[in-house]
Amino acid sequence: MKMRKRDFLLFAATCLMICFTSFILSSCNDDEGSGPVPTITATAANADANGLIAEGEGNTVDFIITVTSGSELTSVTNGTDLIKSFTDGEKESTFTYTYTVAPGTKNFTFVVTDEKNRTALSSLFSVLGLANGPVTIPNGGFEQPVLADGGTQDNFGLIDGWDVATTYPANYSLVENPLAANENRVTEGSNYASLYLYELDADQGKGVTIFNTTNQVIFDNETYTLKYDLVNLYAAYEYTVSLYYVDGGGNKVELAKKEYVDMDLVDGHIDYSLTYPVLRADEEISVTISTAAAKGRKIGIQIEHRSPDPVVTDYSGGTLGFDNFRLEVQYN
Ligand SMILES: [Ca+2]
Repeated sequence: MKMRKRDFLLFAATCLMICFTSFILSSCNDDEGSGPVPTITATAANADANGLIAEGEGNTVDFIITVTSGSELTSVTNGTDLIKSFTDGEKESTFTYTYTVAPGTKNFTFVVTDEKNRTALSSLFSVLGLANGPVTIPNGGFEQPVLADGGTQDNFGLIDGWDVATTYPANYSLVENPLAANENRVTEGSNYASLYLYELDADQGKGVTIFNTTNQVIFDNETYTLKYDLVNLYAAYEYTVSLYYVDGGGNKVELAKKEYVDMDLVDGHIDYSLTYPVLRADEEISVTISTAAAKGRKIGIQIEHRSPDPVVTDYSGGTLGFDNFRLEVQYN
């Protein structure tokens, strides 16, 4: 049957449209298949094999990001955050993205996109931001146990957060809630710690030592500042407050200390004319950790009240009160 002219034209137009459509699809497919697809690599110092980075609040993490594509680059994003946009037709770029660390965990998976809306993803990084500020000292104000007015609790081995390292006969330590007449020896809450020494020849240079290991794990290049209130209740001679870390063998290793020697000594005699108690508020110890062995270890506080060695004329013992231990960390 002979095709009519009108039908022929319709047939020809249809063939032309099919061919044209095929040409467009073919062109698109050719474009997608011919050019290199996007690539992205990201690195960061201090990232471990799992991409974990622990840094202190306010510090920075520099990500080095390299991206390429066969087509012009459009942007690099992390979630909804725009990390970088490209406007000069670049097909490759290496740049640094700096993140200022905030407390908490922040995840990064960098995504590069090109003009054809093709994407590639970097590996995952998790930045653990360590917060500056107060560190909990368990029972740092000696408010446990709760005591009645005038009540006491001896044996620091039985007191929350604290333990006792050494005591000698006639020397002792206790937590006390003083009677109202003696409230000036408490600077926080209701209780304070009292460390009493009594002169015995055998106790020269010895005394009472109590300590408190916190749950704070020492990190890299950080500064700890300890504050406390001290009350010289009567004729105290020598004491040390120190910060330490606990090593792998369970031993306390000193990091820093504040020490008073001869604190009430005048011309070789204890000055009993002083009006006690004498308050020294906000005593302070600060240390920046530079000891590699301390990293990953727990930090603690130790108080030692010692008798004179050799014995001091007229020394017949002394009593120190402590309260309100406060510890802060600053990541450098
Ligand atoms: Ca207290």
